[in-house]
Amino acid sequence: MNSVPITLQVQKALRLHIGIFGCRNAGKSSLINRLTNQELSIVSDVPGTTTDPVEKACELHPIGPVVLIDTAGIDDTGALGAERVRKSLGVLSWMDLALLVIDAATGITAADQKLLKDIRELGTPAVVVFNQADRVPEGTAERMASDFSAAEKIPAVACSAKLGTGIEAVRAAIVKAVEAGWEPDQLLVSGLIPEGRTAILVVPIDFGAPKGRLIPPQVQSIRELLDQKSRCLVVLETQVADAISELKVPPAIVITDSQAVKRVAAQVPPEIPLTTFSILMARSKSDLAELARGAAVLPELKPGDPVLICETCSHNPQGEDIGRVKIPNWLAKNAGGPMKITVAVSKDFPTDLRPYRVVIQCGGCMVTRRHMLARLRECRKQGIPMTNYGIAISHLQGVLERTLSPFPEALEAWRESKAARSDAA
Ligand SMILES: Nc1nc2c(ncn2[C@@H]2O[C@H](COP(=O)(O)OP(=O)(O)OP(=O)(O)O)[C@@H](O)[C@H]2O)c(=O)[nH]1
Ligand code: SF4
Ligand SMILES: [Mg+2]
Repeated sequence: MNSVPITLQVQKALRLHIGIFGCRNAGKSSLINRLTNQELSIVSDVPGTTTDPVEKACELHPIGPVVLIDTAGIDDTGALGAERVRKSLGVLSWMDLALLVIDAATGITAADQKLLKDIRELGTPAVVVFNQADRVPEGTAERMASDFSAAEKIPAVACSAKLGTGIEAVRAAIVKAVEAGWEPDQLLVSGLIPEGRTAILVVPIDFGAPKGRLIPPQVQSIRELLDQKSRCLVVLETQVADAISELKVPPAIVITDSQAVKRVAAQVPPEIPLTTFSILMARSKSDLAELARGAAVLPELKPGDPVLICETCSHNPQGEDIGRVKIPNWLAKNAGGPMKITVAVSKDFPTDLRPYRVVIQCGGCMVTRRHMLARLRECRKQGIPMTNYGIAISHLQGVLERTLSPFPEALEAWRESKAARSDAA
């Protein structure tokens, strides 16, 4: 977890992400501009105008704040074109909703069919838009849309992004698809402590802490605890023992920054549940049990083993950066020598994971749950274990059983996976 302060960017992670896909010149960028009533995207009759995924945070009436992602045409050709297509398809894997824009005058292409297949496989809610209705005889695009939706069971509408006709139907279809299929991020602390009890949150104010601010999981935890009428006591790592002893009723849980977990664990009596913000993030953004299962490979790592460390947002690495310095150092200490570390910083997940023994993923506070689940799915597909920063740090500090204990399913997954690996060895 890096110390990126809570900003509009963070709220962006909690917004609905809508990807606009389709062939070159289908009118994807024109549709974005119509939907938002702004000139957000460059429109031109030169095929391939949009070359990279471009995110625009905006208000989409009546849904509210969303992020629209304009993408490059899925029918692009040549080596560069193929790379653009790969990027567009990569974006699809973590979208909350996909809009497939089809030029009604051209009809459905092989590239559209391939995208529809991917949409089905991923289970992404989708709306198909037959655009450029003004370029075909009246009623044709509408008929194409209703035939398509009857045959494919995917909502479809017709419009002309150029003239602005049918845009309300596109909007209504988006709203309907969102209502039916959006999977929002899970809450961080929900279900962890009963109403009215106290949670102690441990927030080290060290070199890595942002000036004058708290980081997103800390802010979110405070807000959720207050929402559920629980109390929270926010303390420094040096104040944990005193805070516990001053409470009349012991805290229902202690939640600490991962990097202080060993020092905090030493101050918290074993009967008081303890976990970390990063583990809560793993639960909220991904599948905690599967990430715990993935961690079972960590005790087997040997010096020189290839390890992929993934971060989903760029930030200015600081001296003691967690992904570049601390985790590699702890891994080296545990294994008796340094690993071969690769750090990938991008929303775009590396395609070939097979060279690595394990993927250690950041908390993903800047991206959606769907995004993190897409990464986990890709690791599963390629047979590479994935874990996350919080789980890895707890393991490397020797306290993972303790920090997973509030989550019995994840604890069981970690134990089972470790046992299965040692049986197989
Ligand atoms: N007649 C008509 N032209 C349209 C319509 N929508 C878009 N266009 C035109 O089609 C061309 C391509 O539009 P864009 O919005 O740039 O298409 P795009 O899908 O973003 O294209 P790439 O970024 O190149 O993949 C432009 O000249 C638009 O003015 C429409 O509904 N009717
Ligand atoms: S998205 Fe990942 S790298 Fe970026 S601040 Fe959140 S945890 Fe750190
Ligand atoms: Mg475009």
